[in-house]
Amino acid sequence: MSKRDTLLSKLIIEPKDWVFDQKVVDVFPDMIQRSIPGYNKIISMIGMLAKQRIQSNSYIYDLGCSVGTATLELQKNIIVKGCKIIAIDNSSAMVERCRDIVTLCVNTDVVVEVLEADIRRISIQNASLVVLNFTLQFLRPQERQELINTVWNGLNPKGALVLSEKFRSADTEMEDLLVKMHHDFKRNNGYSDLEIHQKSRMLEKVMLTDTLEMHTQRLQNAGFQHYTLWFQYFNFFSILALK
Ligand code: GEK
Repeated sequence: MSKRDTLLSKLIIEPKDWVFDQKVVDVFPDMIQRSIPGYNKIISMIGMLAKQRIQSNSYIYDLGCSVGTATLELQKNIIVKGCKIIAIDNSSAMVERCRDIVTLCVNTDVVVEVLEADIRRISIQNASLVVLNFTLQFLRPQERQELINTVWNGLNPKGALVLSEKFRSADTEMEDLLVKMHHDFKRNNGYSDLEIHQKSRMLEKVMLTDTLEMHTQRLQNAGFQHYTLWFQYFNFFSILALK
């Protein structure tokens, strides 16, 4: 069981930019479930996809793996031989926790490697599945296309990309409503108005959201012709794209 997230429950006079440090790692599973609508559903969808799409003797990449929740689900559901999951994060605290957690992997046919690295500087090869679960949004907007291009180039034919993100709506009325509903979701999960407000401020400069159209355009630019929205809950979505 993860510790309850109370990191922002007291007033912070000058909130700093959000970072994925040890304090965040300690509460991360609780935080992400209480903050991202549908997070657990998406994780189990990734597991179901693993059964369908992972090719034998291929690599699976979990980019921005955090504590390894998607990685654990992936390895449980791989039914072919000769696969390796490469889980990558650039937060040393996350990587350390992820390495502990992957010792719980039950599928001994799958090799799991956890790397501390910046996903803007990795190479991807022989990939049958790449997972970008709420990670792309933490890159600078101008760096996002290059990563999607790298994913496209590294995917095998019939390989899949899961891209989950918070998004903004260009329609201001819709944007306002979805943001309010997301805040209600967080309130229902026990976050106070102060916690919600402070978190939004801390994310303001480090998590710049795109519209759904910007995401699909980026996928097309990279070469993806097959993609679909396979999950949406308020202003959070997950796209499945195939090579
Ligand atoms: C999950 N996918 O539980 N290189 C590597 N990692 C990065 C980079 C980068 N340039 N930038 C950010 N990260 C996970 C959840 S969390 C989403 C992903 C959230 C990492 C960062 O350290 C953090 O662990 C992760 O991306 C984003 O399915 O907390 O909202």
